[in-house]
This record gives sequence, structure tokens and C-alpha cells, in this order.
Amino acid sequence: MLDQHTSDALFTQAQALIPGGVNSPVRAFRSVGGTPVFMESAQGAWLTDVDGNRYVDFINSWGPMILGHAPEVVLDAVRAALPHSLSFGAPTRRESELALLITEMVPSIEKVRLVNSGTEACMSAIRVARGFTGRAKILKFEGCYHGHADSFLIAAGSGALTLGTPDSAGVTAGVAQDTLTVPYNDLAAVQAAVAANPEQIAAVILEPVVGNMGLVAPHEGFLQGLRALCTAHGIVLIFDEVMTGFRLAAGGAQELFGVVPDLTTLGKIIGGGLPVGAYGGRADLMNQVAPVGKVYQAGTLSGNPLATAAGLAQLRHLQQHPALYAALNATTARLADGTRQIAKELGLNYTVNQVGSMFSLFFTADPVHNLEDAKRCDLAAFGRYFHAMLARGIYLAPSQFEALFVSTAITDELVEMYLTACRASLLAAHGL
Ligand code: KE4
Repeated sequence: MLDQHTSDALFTQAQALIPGGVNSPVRAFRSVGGTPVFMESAQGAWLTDVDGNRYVDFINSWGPMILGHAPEVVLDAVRAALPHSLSFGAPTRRESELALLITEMVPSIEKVRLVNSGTEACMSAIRVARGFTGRAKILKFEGCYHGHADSFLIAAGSGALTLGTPDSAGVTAGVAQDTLTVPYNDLAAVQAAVAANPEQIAAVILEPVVGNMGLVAPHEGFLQGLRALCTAHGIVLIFDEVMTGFRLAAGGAQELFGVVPDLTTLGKIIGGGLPVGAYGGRADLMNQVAPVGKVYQAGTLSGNPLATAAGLAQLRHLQQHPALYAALNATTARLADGTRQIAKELGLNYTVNQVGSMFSLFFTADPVHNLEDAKRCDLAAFGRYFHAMLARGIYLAPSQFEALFVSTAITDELVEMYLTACRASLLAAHGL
């Protein structure tokens, strides 16, 4: 048993046992410096660390905790499922109930396969596209992150970008040659890539609203242009809605923007905090998947009874309370607009991007529409700001290249607490 009870001591011991002391790189605070905070518990909007310090959470486990931490509706569902086995490895009623709910909330999904993570969902979706089209290449966008499967660690966002190693060691040239990358929001670059690779591109995959280079919205017509291009060239259009699914609207970004992809990948909110991912879409595509089709994909814990209980409870709550999206978006607008106003008053004029209940403060006064824009940020100043906010009880993503995720547990008074801390922390970060 570990014999220490502080984050510093726990981190020292963890580093002897786990690479970097963490089970996911972005948690290591590498880009902001310092020691990651080890958490003990969470309730509603609040996190409590191993030293008893409390923080208002604006990461929410990187998106899943849209209702805040430990919502009774989810806990009750998990408690009810607990006595009936933790795993069967056999089909269960609840998997079909979750699949039905997903098809109701995301109408473009005619059939869906449950997996255990967003990475599994995305790697499976491109395999389906390759199996269906018989083509080898995929096109992704610089700064977008679709999990850590080899094909995606090319100009990847999120932790890969945060570590400054967008192209991971261990990814072979053979794999990399089949991944084309172009700047986000650059439809002409996509058209050129398609023209240069006729009949060779199986799929275009993107975050319809990007969270993994910081929050970047699609330009007017960008998603519609991709839809038309993919249709014209028999390319499978995949919306990676692992972050945006069930967050930007009950039906995700595709509902918000009115653009219908061929396949959608999901994660995070779908599991209510427990490990669930999913990929789904057109029935003719999903019928390629084993055992009915020739595209193999499997998983011991896929459709796990506890995870599906948590996911069903959270998604049902979201479906039954559609008004919460407008309220959540209004809260987020107050946070984002307030942040923008404070930066302006301090003469920093930093860019703040917001879509729905996701937003990012970029440490640059220039607009941020793609990865090159995002990389102009003052990362050192961001690091100082991050720690100044942490010291004031505000838990942000420990990277400039991540988005913040607002939960329904954020009250008006917590908005005020955030904005007060924001002003003080921007002053501290710039020695003003
Ligand atoms: P997971 O394998 O981490 O469940 O999902 C991968 C993934 C796929 N697609 C998108 C759009 C994603 O944002 C993610 C994972 N998001 C990161 C945060 N940027 C998870 C945090 C982490 O890596 O620890």
C-alpha cells in the first residue's frame, strides 16, 4: 500500500510504478509544470484532492461529467446494476436499450457497436470505412485528436500536441503513409488532397467542433463542403463526436450544424463516467462489421453491464431534460464572454472561442481557426495562469491545447468565483 498522503509524495511514488506517474499523458502537467494534483473525491461541481484542497471542476473528466460529479440519477442506476454481476461477456437487454437510445438521439446512427473508449471507436470506424470502400488512405486534420491508434498519431492534437510530439514514436512509415493531414477549416486543401489521391481515400475523419487544439469552431460552410465532397467521391465522412456528442446538443454537433455524417464515433458522456465508446451510422456501413460482415472488431468488456447502466441513466436524463442545454450554453457564454471582457480590460485582448458548453482561452490576441493559429499562443504565460487559477480553486485543463467542459453543476456564484479568479490570475500570469 502507498504510505504517503500528499500529491507530491504520491506523484514521486507513482513515477516509479507508472510511466510519467500517470495513466494518460496530459494528466502529468508536463506543459504547465509542477506536480499533478491527485484527486480523492468529487461531488457536483467540486473536486477534493488528497490534501483536502477543493477545486471547481472545468474539465469534468475531459467531458463525461456533463451533470457534474456523482449525479444521483447515475449513481442510482449503477447501484441497482451492481448486485447482478460486474460483467457477463454475453449479450444483455441493456445493450440494446442503450443502442436504441443512441439511434433515437442521433438519427444518422441506424446501427451502433459499443466499445470501451473513444480510441476504439475511432480506430474501428476507419477500419469499417477501409473495408467498405476497399481504399487504404484516410484524411484527418492537423490538431484533431481521435485517440491513440497508430493511424491517428500523425499531426495529432491533445496530449500528443501538448507533448510537442504530434508524430509518435512507434508509428511505422507504412502506417503514416496512409494518413493524409491538412489544416482544419481549409476546404481547398481537402479538395486538393482528394484530387491528388483519386479513388484512394476511404474516409475523412474530423472533430466537427475541435476540442483538441483548444476549442476551434468550423467555418461557415466547412462541414457542408466536406459532406458534399465526400458524397461526390464515395468517401466515408466520419464525425468524431467523442467530445461533442450529447454535449453540444442532444444529437451532438451534427444536430447543431445540420450536417449528416456517414459514421459517428462517441465516448465520454455516453458512459456517464464509466468506460463506454461507440461507433455507428449508416446500416450498409455497419453491416460490414463482424460477425455479420468481414470487418473484424471485438472487446471483452464491450457493453459492460455497469457501464451501460451509467450511460443509459445519463443519456436518458439528457434526453428527458432538453432545456438543460440552453441553460448550460448560457452559463458557458457568461464564462467565455466574461473571460474575453477581462482580457480586453487588461489590454491582453486574448482570443476566447466558445461553442455550446465548451470554451478555450487562447494566449494570443490573434484569431484561432486552426493548429498553426493555436501554436502562436504564449505557452509559458498559459502555464503561469493555470497555476494561478489552481491556487484559487479553479481546476482547468493543464494544457493550452485542450477545451474546457462546463457541467450543469456550475451555478451563477461559481461563475462569479471563476471570473474573479480569472482576473487575478491573468494579472499574476503577466506580472501586472
Ligand atoms: P479515449 O480513448 O481517450 O476515450 O478517446 C479518444 C478521443 C477521441 N476523439 C476525441 C475527439 C477525443 O477528444 C478523445 C480523447 N480526448 C482526450 C482529451 N483531449 C482525453 C484525455 C486524455 O487523453 O487523457
